This record gives sequence, C-alpha cells and structure tokens, in this order.
Amino acid sequence: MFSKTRRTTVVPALAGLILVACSEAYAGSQIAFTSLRDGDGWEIYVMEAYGSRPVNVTNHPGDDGCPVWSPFGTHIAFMSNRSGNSETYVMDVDGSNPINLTNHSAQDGFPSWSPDGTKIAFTSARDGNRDIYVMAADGSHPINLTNDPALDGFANWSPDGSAIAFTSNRDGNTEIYVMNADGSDQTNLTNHSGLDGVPAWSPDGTQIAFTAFRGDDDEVYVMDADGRNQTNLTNSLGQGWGSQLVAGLELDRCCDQPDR
Ligand SMILES: [Ca+2]
Ligand SMILES: [Ca+2]
Ligand SMILES: [Ca+2]
Ligand SMILES: [Ca+2]
Repeated sequence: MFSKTRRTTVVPALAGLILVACSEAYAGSQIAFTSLRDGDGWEIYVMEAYGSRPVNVTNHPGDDGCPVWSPFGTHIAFMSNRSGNSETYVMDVDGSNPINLTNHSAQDGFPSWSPDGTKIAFTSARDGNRDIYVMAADGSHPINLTNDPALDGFANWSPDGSAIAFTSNRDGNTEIYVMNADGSDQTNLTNHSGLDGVPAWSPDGTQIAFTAFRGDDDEVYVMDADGRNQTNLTNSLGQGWGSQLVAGLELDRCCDQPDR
C-alpha cells in the first residue's frame, strides 16, 4: 500500500522575499524538494529518503517548484514559469517529458492530485481572481470550482477523493474551507478571526492540519475534518511563517512562487 506525506515549508530568500517550497515524500522511499542550490533559479530535486545525493530533475533556467508526487509514484506535478508565466506541469519522476498542463496566460499553480490520479486541482487567476480549478491529469477540461471573488488557493484533495480542502479570505480573513470534489457545499471549517490556511489531510481523512496566526505568533493546528476540536499542536513562542503565508499577499505569492 502506497502512502505519502506532504510538508510545506517556507524558505527565506534574498531580498527578504518569503518563498514557498513544498517537499513531499513518496512511499517512504523518496523525497522531492525545491532548492536554489545550483544558483540558476529554483529547481526540483529528488533524493532517497535515507539521504542519497539529491538529483536535479528539472534543470531548467526557469523557476520550478511545488513538486507533488502522483498517487502511484509515476509522475511529479509542479509549478514553473519557464514558458513566461506560472503554469502547472507534469513530468516523469526522473524529470523527463515535462508537459505544460495549464498553458494559459494567467497564473496557474499549486497542484494537488486526486487520489486516483485521474485529476489535478490547481489555483488559477484566469477568471480575474484566484480560484480552485480541477482538470483531467492530461490538462484537459479545466473547471472553476470555487467561483468566488475572494482569493482562493492551497487546494488539497481528501484521501478518499470526495472532498477538497482549501484556503479563502471570502469571509474577511483567511479560513480553511472544504467542498465536495465537484465544488458544491463550500463550508468554512475554521471560523476564526485569526489567519488560518494551508490545509493538509491526515492519511485516514479524519483530520486536517493547518497553519494559524491566532495570537502573537504562528502555530500548527489540527482539527477534525468537520472543523471541530481545533487544537494548537505547537503552542510555542517564536514567529514562524504561517501568518505571512496565509495573509492575502502571501497567498498570492505562494501561487506566484516561480514568478517571484
Ligand atoms: Ca529551474
Ligand atoms: Ca499560466
Ligand atoms: Ca476566487
Ligand atoms: Ca480565520
């Protein structure tokens, strides 16, 4: 049985920019991550989980980021600005055969695979503001699921495929929402005046972890998938990156990461 874990981290870059690098482990054996280590724009690297030498699988002067393993480990979806603006791409895990799936003049990025591998959710501003879209895994038939004038982003597909969690500021500040995979029943789960964002499902689908700024610093929270029992897991002093990430500008910036 395959399983994967996902981790989203923020990399402080030169000039004070806060950039988002998503790293993801597949089947406990390989990790994909984003780095500037080769000095020629952001690249995606793959390494064995036991710590082998990372391989630059994008190796392109454009900025490449947000790698996401396909459910069966055969492909990696990612973001790149190599064509001149942000697009969602898919490639073989060794970096061969990169395909521009979105191919649209608007910003497109932050992919999330459906658990059966047939669809990819992503964020796009093609209808004038950021919304969550779903397309077939070959890039065909993109559909706007959120259709809301607010900023919507950070889609994360539930393990059973029935729902998509996302972040939106439609109610005045950023909250975690969930909707059915067809876009129906968009529900505010967090309902808190703080900044809440970047949802990630537990492997069994019963809980959602997220980042929140609800006091004077950033914390990682977890809640039941219906929004109950919101619990501060970190509860430590010290400024993190969550509030910068989920504030409206940073929601943009995450989606724009390859266009920094
Ligand atoms: Ca690159
Ligand atoms: Ca685009
Ligand atoms: Ca929107
Ligand atoms: Ca909130």
